[in-house]
Amino acid sequence: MTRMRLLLVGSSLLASCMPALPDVSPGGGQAAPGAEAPGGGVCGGGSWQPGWLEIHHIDAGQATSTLVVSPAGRSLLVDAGETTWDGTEGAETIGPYVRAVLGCARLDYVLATHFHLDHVGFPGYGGLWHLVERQGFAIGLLLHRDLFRYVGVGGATLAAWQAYLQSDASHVLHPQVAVVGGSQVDLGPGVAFAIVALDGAGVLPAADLSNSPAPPDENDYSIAALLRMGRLDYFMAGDLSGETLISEQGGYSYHDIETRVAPWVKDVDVYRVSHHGSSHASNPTLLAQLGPRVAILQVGDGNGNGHPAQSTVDRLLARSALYLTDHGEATTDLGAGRVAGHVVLRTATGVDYTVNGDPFAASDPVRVDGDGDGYFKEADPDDCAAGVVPAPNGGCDLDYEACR
Ligand SMILES: [Ca+2]
Ligand SMILES: [Ca+2]
Repeated sequence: MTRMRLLLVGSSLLASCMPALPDVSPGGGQAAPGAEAPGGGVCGGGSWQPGWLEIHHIDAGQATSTLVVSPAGRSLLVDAGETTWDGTEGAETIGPYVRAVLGCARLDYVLATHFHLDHVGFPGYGGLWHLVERQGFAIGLLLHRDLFRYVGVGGATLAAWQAYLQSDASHVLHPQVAVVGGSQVDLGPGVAFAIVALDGAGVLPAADLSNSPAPPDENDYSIAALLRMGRLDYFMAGDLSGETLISEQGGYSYHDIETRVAPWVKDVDVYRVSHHGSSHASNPTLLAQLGPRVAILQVGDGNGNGHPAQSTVDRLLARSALYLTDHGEATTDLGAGRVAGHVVLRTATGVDYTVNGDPFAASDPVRVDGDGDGYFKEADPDDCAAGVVPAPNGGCDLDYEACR
């Protein structure tokens, strides 16, 4: 099959590429306010102050990890990765950091956005495994994508996690397959947390595609989630892909999941930049839809992947204040972006918030969706025709997507 056929683009087929909209109303189906969190709630004695929402973007090199602590003291760690498969530097940075904030080694929730080394580490060596087995962390509930039913490239890290999660040894993690909606994570009063999409967001089939010539990258299957407190809307999506691209050499492909997810996300104040600022993520449609005031980018120096890409940094800077944990790719001009090490967002009200001490105000601006198709006019090529929606960036992949 030729690349040309794989990348066929046409407005007649684009609308049929749109999956049906799931119900992702923030907080819908949440546990009753005040219910005990799986990990036991507040530890006390750390730097976190009761009544404050804190989101810590931990500077652990290219190894991504973000700690959320709610006003009630409930904790959620999103990813805990490593730079190398047998390394422990990520976990040895993340673990002490989390202990210093919480005052204990107990996490109510862990969310693994997808099974790449730099987000979860390698079982038996580092990452999440190291936190539990070497540092004594207790985890109330581990939410992860369905890595048994949705398999793209595969790879050693994914295979190791499949084996680990099927073994008795993983029971200490209390793993559970994530589902769309807000039923699995209860961060206490005032904060809603909802999973928006996962496992390819309905674009990719439930299948093991690892033996095909150019299977979907693991990034395509990332979990995307929204957090809301007051007017503050925060979006994170792991390494979710925003471009359809078939590798010329074969072996992998990316798919534009971002454009399909955009109508479920709406307006946000803060965006945790997907895929370390890769050119394959944060596409123009998604950014036009989100309109983030602040973008926070977790990246490591010397990553060898060109992260962050100049094109992505430019798109982010056009609308957002940009904070990075590291500079990353040395040739990328970060402009007004700030290399800040750990990047910490704090708010007690859900209106006024700070990022590393810089003040911002959250808002719920009036956004126009004239044709009711879920895309705001800024992201919609024709906001008067519901049948005309943004084309997948790079086209629709006839091999794996329902493009008819
Ligand atoms: Ca808002
Ligand atoms: Ca629209």
